[in-house]
Amino acid sequence: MARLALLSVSDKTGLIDFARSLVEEFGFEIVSSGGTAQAIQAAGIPVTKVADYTGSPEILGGRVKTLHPRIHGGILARRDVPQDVSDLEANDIRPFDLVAVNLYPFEQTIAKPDVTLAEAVEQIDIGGPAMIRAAAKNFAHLTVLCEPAMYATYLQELRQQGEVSFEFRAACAQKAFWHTSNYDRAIASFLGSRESVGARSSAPVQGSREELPQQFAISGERVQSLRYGENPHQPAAWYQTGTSATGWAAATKLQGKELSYNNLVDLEAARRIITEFTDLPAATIIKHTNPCGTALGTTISEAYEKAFNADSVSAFGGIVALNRVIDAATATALTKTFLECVVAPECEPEAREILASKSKVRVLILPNLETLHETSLHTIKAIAGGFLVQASDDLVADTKQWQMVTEKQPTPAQLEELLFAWKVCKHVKSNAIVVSRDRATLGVGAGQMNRVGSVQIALEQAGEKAQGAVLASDGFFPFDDSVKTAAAAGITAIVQPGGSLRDADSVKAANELGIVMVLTGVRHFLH
Ligand code: 93A
Repeated sequence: MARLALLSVSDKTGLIDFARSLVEEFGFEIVSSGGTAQAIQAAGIPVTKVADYTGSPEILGGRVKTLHPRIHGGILARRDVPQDVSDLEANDIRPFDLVAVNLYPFEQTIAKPDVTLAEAVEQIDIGGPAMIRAAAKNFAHLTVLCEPAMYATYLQELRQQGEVSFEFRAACAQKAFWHTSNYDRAIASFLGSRESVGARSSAPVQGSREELPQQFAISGERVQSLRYGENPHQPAAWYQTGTSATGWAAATKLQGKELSYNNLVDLEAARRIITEFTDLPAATIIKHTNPCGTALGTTISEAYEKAFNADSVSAFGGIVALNRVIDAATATALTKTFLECVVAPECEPEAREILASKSKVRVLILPNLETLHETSLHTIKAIAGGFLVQASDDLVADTKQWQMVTEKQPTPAQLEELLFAWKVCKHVKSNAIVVSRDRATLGVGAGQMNRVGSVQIALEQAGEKAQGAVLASDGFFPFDDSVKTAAAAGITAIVQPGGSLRDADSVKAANELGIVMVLTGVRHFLH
């Protein structure tokens, strides 16, 4: 008897060619749900509708289409179990050889900005996962395909061997269970989120306590295995959480060596800084997740030159992110030092040629680099026995909320500079200090246990250039010593969160030393 295929797909990509090959090349008979059958029939390929096959019409507006013993009996029957075989005969059920199903597009639906809860619920596929899971369970006897990309490999198996190998069927079954589990995870996460009750989350309100869901599942598909992790003795791989390539998985590598674990960690740190700046060309150079130079310019090459000159020694081997198209001038500047990676929204053809002379440098294009916020909704950290989840620190600085607490008030230019330093400081490991002038960092103190130590490192790096510069601190000053150290080096204005019991001491010192101090009321620890 002819082989029997059950096709029921929402994403009809590749469907017609696949159905045609099944029928014309391999003599399959096809059974399909309403919309799928219609598409196949319209292409002139013979197909039987599920409703005709089962004798039960689709009901409840399509909620019950394939949930029928004639369908599920045909999927789950073991051909080597006499009881199953006689059950099939007694109920006039034919066993399926192939089940190709892809599910209602739930994730695409909830990604729409104005989706209602009812619309989302209607896109929860019930019959599809039931067929996929049943077929995956019975992989000893049939094949399950859960996405169009698998059609070609299936046909190839048939062409090469005349049948589908056990190994292939087992691999398809494993993929199918991951697929349905990811699908359910997306539904559960959605129902546990504020989106599901209609209140889309905006930037988190300072001090608000937003409940994270009772269960938090992370799973992902491997994008690629990495040569190793932070060190060569640590195996590592890169996973994407969505079902399609977004975020870094959507980046194109124009040239260069394979990406490493540390590259990706630093690229992400660079991306986070660059999203702070959209109005002007911006460049940042990252070393070990901290910026050794970040700058704005009137052109992207000027921004890069400024970021490079901020600390040209540390820039060696750095990771560079740019928020504008790489032009020839920038490309030439980029080739003057050894860099690990460069990422930008685009790269001009001439610039590509120039960069090609440094063939080992990884050059990545990520079209929406400077606005890519959606991949950073949460940060996750492993601890013994579990993991911690927090909303990402994507609070946008608002100078209207800042308090000017010294006798000397900031000039508009100083305020702009303080905002720049504050935005960079947010992305530096605590205790973080950033000294800047002319919208370029001059010195960065990162990851110090002692805040004064961090101030000293930043000022030492800035050297003479600290005269007239401003300073930002991610946390408050517990004593007035940091203010005194900064003033002695020539700093004219300081921005810090405030909130210390001894804030008054720091303000008094600033007044005595004739410098400006601004309190943000917000802190940006980064661990
Ligand atoms: O509404 S369902 O949960 N109930 C069902 O019985 C059912 N059977 C297939 N969803 C169901 N499907 C899904 O319909 C499939 O997973 C597939 O995504 C879609 C194909 O419908 P159509 O062939 O009508 O376009």
